[in-house]
Amino acid sequence: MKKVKTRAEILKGYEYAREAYAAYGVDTDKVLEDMRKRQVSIHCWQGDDVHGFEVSAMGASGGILSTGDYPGRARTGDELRADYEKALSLIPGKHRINLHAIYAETGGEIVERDAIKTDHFSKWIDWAKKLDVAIDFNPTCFSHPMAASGFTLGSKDEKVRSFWIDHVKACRKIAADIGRELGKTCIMNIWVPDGMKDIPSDRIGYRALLKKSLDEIFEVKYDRKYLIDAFESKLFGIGLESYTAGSHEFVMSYALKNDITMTFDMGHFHLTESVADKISSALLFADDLLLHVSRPVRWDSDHVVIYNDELVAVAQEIKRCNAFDRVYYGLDFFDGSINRITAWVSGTRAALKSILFAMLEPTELLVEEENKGNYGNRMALMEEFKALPLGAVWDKYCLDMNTPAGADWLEDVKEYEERVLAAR
Ligand code: RNT
Ligand code: ZN
Repeated sequence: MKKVKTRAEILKGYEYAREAYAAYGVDTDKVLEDMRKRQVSIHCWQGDDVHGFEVSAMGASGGILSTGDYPGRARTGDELRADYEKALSLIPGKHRINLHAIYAETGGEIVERDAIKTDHFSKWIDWAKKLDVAIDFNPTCFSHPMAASGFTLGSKDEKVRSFWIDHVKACRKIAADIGRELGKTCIMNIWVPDGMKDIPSDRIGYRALLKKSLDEIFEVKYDRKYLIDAFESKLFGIGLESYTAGSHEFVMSYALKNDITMTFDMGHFHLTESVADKISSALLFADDLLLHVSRPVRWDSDHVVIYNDELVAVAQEIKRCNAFDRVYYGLDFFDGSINRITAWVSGTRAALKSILFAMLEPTELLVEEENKGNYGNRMALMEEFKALPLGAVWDKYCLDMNTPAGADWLEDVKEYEERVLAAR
């Protein structure tokens, strides 16, 4: 494949785009300045199919599933970090790293999840310092014999429940330490698979226990400068079709009442439900919001995010609420059937592209027409904006950020695959 665009070509395209947007009152230079502030938390688990480094790693369970066995999966921290660095070099902008507890590095020693410590993440922390990036964190309440019953924090077995309480407490401590060490807030997202395959007779019982566990976990207070606690809801999981303790209503109520940040995963609702529509409601009652940017195909399949209507609608809502500083983007997809670096880079670039598209929207013009009752004009303008030269502004952003524009990056991935991944 030939080099798609030269610097001169990108600048020429950008000049044209600048005028096209200016005709609608949009200052593309200003938008590109703002784009520098937009961060996406890039999840480590796309790099190894949610495997992790535990001695007894069993692959994702708890109702989630990564399929495909494309060669070259990262097996160690060093391999995963090397792959990450390759991906980061092809993604424009400065972003965040998102780790799960199972990515602890214990030097071959078996350390139970309720006993993990900040030290087990020292390699990640040193690496993040070197790259000057923030780390986000997640307790891993699945893929473990203690989660085999389908319940963790909502378990009726006290031994199981307290094991997971201790794990999440250990994770909050690690996350706060990471935030302090890096001098950058760490967002820790809790998700538990707790649920049942068939109709339960005691829905409220498990939810009451989940609530009790969370209360105990959040008794320990940390400075929000270092740790932001988030909590993720879900509709159902594979093998857990009839009931999920941490449903949307449960999570939203708990989060609002306890000042915890709620997490909307784009695959965790009925497929005809719009996550975009939920954003304005949430923002009127909550200070902030975490998104798990994912792509459900027929179910919560965690396909790689593409630039589709729902992704754009989410970004547009954030733009229209003027809330890019209050809504955190965390990626959550895992596809093991394609080159994992391609998945990372393409998915992250799609998320960023949708953010850029939304930031370039002349929202005031739309609201003006709407307020006048000119709904036909509102629709027609929305349609016209779709054909504005987003690609030329995107290329300029890539150029400014020193990353390949267009599809040039595929060459880099190919070279890396042949040189590094093929040897694994
Ligand atoms: C599961 C949730 C959760 C996980 C990750 C690995 O359905 O979406 O966020 O995907 O924590
Ligand atoms: Zn998620």
